[in-house]
Amino acid sequence: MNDRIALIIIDLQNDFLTGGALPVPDGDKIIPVLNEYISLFKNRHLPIIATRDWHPRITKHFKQYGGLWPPHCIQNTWGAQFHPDLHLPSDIIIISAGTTEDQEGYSGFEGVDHSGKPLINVLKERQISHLFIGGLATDYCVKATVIQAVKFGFKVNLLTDAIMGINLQPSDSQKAIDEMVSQGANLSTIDTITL
Ligand code: VGL
Repeated sequence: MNDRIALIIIDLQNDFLTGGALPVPDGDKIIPVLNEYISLFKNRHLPIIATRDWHPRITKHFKQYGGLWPPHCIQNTWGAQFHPDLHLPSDIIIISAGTTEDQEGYSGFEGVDHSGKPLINVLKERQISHLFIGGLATDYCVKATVIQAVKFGFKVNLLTDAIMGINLQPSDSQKAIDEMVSQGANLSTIDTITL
């Protein structure tokens, strides 16, 4: 009751979608659903936050430097831009994560806004206590952000029709969802969401 809520969209960037450097299989399918959530929140004048991976060219996150991944979402490149089909509002709050050589930046809570303010402070300042979270990828950044949000004490609804996983192992996404639920996340879809 009386929770202040916000929508968080995780990493809907060109590199994670068709034509990008690290495309999430079927990732494009969630864009229209995310646009529905954006309309819902926008119509109610509720805050919308978009996180983005925002890596330097050299980072321990990339395979070449000891990490897991091909280079992606490099600062100020096309691949790091939000997908053009996503209808982000003009007052979108952008959170950039993984911005230094030694940061993986899986969780949005490792990220900061344009003034350098950490996500947790952005949320606290607005007295937000309940987060609705969707985006990419279920088994990495979505999972890390949801679990950290729950640990910080936020009520969290995972938007199961607006997430997609990388699935290095075929069951990774399901395992991630199970883990988020076991940590305390609730599940919603566009048909069941109540704001
Ligand atoms: C992500 C793999 C590598 C994500 C980021 O956004 O989930 N996945 N970097």
